[in-house]
Amino acid sequence: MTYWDAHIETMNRKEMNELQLKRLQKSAKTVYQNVPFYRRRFDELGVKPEDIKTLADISKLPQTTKYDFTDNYPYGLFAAPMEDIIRIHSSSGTSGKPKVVGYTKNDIDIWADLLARNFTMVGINKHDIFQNSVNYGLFTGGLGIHNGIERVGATAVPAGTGNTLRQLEMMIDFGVTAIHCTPSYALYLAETAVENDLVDKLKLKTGCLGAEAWSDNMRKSIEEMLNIKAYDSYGLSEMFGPGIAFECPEQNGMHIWDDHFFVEVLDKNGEQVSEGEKGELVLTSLTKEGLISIRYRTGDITRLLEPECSCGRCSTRISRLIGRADDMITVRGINVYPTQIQDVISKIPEVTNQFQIILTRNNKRLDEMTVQVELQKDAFTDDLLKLDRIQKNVVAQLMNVLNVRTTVELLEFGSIERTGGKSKRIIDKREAI
Ligand code: DLL
Repeated sequence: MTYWDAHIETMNRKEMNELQLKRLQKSAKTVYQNVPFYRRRFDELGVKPEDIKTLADISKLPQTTKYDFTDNYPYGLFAAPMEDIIRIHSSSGTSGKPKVVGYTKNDIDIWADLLARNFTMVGINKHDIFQNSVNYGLFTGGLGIHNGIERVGATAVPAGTGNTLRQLEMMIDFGVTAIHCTPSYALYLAETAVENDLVDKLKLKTGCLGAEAWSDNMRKSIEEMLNIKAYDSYGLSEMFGPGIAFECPEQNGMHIWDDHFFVEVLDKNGEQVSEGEKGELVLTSLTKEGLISIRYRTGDITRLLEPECSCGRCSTRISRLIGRADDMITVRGINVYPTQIQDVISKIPEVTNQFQIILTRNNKRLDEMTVQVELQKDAFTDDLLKLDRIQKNVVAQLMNVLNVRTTVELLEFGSIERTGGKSKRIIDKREAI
């Protein structure tokens, strides 16, 4: 087994908890001293950094949310003076001001190390040629991943987004063995490679895919079409960016690195869930300097898994993300996550993994949900009866899982826009009441 940092990755719980406590105390002290927002929140709760005597005391600290970023836009949450901030990134929210994050030199260094740890875990090393097909702007997936590729010693190909045939040409010409992009873009690359008969020319072995929700079935499609192994990569700007949790070769849950983050998975009442249960991922940065997030409510829903993993690493483990609390749509009172729809359609052979949810309200002011799905190229037919059968099957399968009436529209292959960024799944046309 090759580790990037065997000492940390296999550290026993007791030692890890001691390290975490020291780091938590330091983070709490720094934000209390340097960030007026945190000082106010601590004071409101009557808690001082010195009150953190054990890890369980973290529950005394205030929780934070994305709204605290927008309220303190742009630099209000920074814990280091601007002269020590050497880079900013931001994450575009769906509305309002973006969340701005600042990094010190040390932050950039730790972040690259974390990514190198993840890449090593899935077998990437200095012999790899690694294409990064995401946007290199303020999005953390560009420069963040790039630094990680260089740190592990692989050859970075900073491809950015767009022009999918050109991306494939680069992959062939440069002998690319590993790629980082969103899962939906990986699927588009795979479709294009298959369509143009390019798969055999690729040397690709590994895909590190993340930044949006995807399913195990989607993974299977990508792996089969490109003949690679694809790993789930989770991250968020508020905690660095990519690299926060990553799958190991077991492909059964993600490792989340306890030396840098204190992990809580909380239920609706703010209590830590037990193993196997689902809850909201709440993270505290333990080693950051530029922007230290305390008990940050990620909005991401996951399950806590048992920490023992056959790969030998001893970190906390979480399941693939189930969805975002704020992606959840309520249709006639029933909660629906886009990932549930993805899961259903990815099991139906006649349709692709691409879909869009259109929400409207009818003249009785009731919600209507239409799911647009694409037919596979070879499923396209003039035979209306056959199309009707496919459509009815999709409706029945969705109904089975979602328990809500759904209209299904079959679209021609390629009708739903593919992007190099995160895909837009929900179009909500219900007017505000
Ligand atoms: O998406 C960081 C990233 C870049 C992760 C590249 C992985 C690869 P943000 O733009 O701030 O950061 O968006 C963070 O994206 O809270 C999740 O809701 C979602 N997300 C990220 N990774 C996954 C994943 C980057 N693997 C938000 N599965 C997070 C599901 C994900 N959702």
